[in-house]
Amino acid sequence: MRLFAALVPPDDVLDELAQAIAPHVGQVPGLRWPARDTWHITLGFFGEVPERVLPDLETRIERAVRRHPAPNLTFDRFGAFSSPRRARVLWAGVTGDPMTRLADSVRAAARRAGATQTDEKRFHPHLTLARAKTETDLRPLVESLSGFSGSPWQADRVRLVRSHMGAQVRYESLAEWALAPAGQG
Ligand code: 3AM
Repeated sequence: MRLFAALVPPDDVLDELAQAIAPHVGQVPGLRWPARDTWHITLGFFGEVPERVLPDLETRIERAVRRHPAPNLTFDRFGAFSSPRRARVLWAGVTGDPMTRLADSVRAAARRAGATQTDEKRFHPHLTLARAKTETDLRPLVESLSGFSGSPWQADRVRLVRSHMGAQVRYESLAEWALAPAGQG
C-alpha cells in the first residue's frame, strides 16, 4: 500500500486558502486543482509499504509523533516547484516553528518499520494546490496571489494516509496521532 504522513490544517485556515485561489481555479490552462478535502502538508512520503508492516509502522510513527511539540504555523505565501517560471506544482507555504526534526523522525520511524521507499529529499513544508503535467509559467498567478497572509494555527496531529492510485487519486485516512502540547519538546 502507498502511504504518507501529513498535517491537515483546520477548516477555517483552509477556507482562507480556498478564498484566495477561488478566482483562479479552472482559469489557467493545464493546471489541475485537487479537491479541497485532499489538501495536506506532507511530512513524509513512504512509497509502497507491505501491508504486514503496517502495525509496526503505526506504533513507531505514533511514538515519534508523541515526542514532538505541535508546531505553530501560518500560511503566508504562495509559490511553485521547481520555480514559478517552470512550475509543476503550485503550493501554499508556511512559516513558524521548524518541522524538520518532526519530519525526519516520522520518516526514520517508517524506515525502521520496513518502509524501504521512504523519500529522503530535503523537507520543504507546503500544501499543494494545483499540479501541471508539463512545466508551466505560473509567474502571473503567483504574482497575483502575493500579499496573502493567513491566520496562525497549530498543527496538533499527524495523519497516516493511504493513497489509492487511479484516474483520480483517492486518499484514505488510516490513523491520526496527537503531537505533544506546544512548549514541550
Ligand atoms: O504534498 P504533496 O501533495 O506535494 O507529490 C506527492 C504528494 O506531495 C508526494 O507525496 C504526497 C502524497 O501523495 N509523492 C508522490 N510520489 C512521491 C515520490 N516518489 C512523492 N514524494 C516523493 N517521492
